[in-house]
Amino acid sequence: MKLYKTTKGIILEQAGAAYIVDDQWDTLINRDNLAAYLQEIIDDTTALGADVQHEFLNGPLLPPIGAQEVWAAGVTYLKSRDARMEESESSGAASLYDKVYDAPRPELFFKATAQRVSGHGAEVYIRKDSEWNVPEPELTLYINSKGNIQGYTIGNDMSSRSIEGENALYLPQAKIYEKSAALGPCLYVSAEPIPGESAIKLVIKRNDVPVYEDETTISRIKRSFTELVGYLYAECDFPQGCFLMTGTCLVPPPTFTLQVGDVVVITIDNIGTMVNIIGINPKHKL
Ligand code: DO4
Ligand code: MG
Repeated sequence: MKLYKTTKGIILEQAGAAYIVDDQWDTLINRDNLAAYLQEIIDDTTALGADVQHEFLNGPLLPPIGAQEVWAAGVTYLKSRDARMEESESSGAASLYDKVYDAPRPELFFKATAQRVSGHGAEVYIRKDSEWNVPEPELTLYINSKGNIQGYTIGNDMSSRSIEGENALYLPQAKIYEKSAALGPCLYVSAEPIPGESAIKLVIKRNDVPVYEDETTISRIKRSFTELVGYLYAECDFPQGCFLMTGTCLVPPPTFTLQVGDVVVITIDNIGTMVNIIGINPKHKL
């Protein structure tokens, strides 16, 4: 089942039928056994009529986040390790990526609070002081305050490859800036883990024409989700739960960089499709 955060309230969708959920987003998603709780709502509630459902779900969708922090895991797929070793060769940092891919401790970094997160249909930014920019399509976990994975969403970990490649210590600047993250279109909630064979697909369009297109499956990840959550929650409390982007498995070729106006389309089986438009921060101050 899918939970949507809309400007008019929370909508729960299952098998084409939609239901209003009269609750606060953060309280709702922080429950344990969220899937069972949502199933009870479906069993006890009358579905919305087709017109009302259309009005809710075809209006603006907000990112499925409230007061949670967004964290990200890095170098969890071979593709990401190889691309980063290549981009950081001249800085001498290539071996960092090789080592972290094989190390017991994963790379985890803070990515965003809700203020910097865009939703489906909204703009994400590239930095004006970065000449090499890519989207990173990532399966994103929602983990509640007890450390239990309750749902999944699509994440875009927008990244500057030139800034990270210049010096690995610039990672926070390559990763954290206004509108550098997107989550959406919904929170997919299931009592069962999302199947490993779920496909993740990235299409980047320029003037309506695909300029990059590729797909793979989330099962190619090096680490288990529980392993990533274990490290993240080891010494941090998340009273409202937390979103964790699990790393990119699709990297456009080194000749590719995003341009303003490009459209980024990310699809993950079972969750849906998130579309974002590339923009630039009008308030850049350098
Ligand atoms: O090591 C830097 C970031 C890695 C990352 O964001 C990813 O692999 O998705
Ligand atoms: Mg990433």
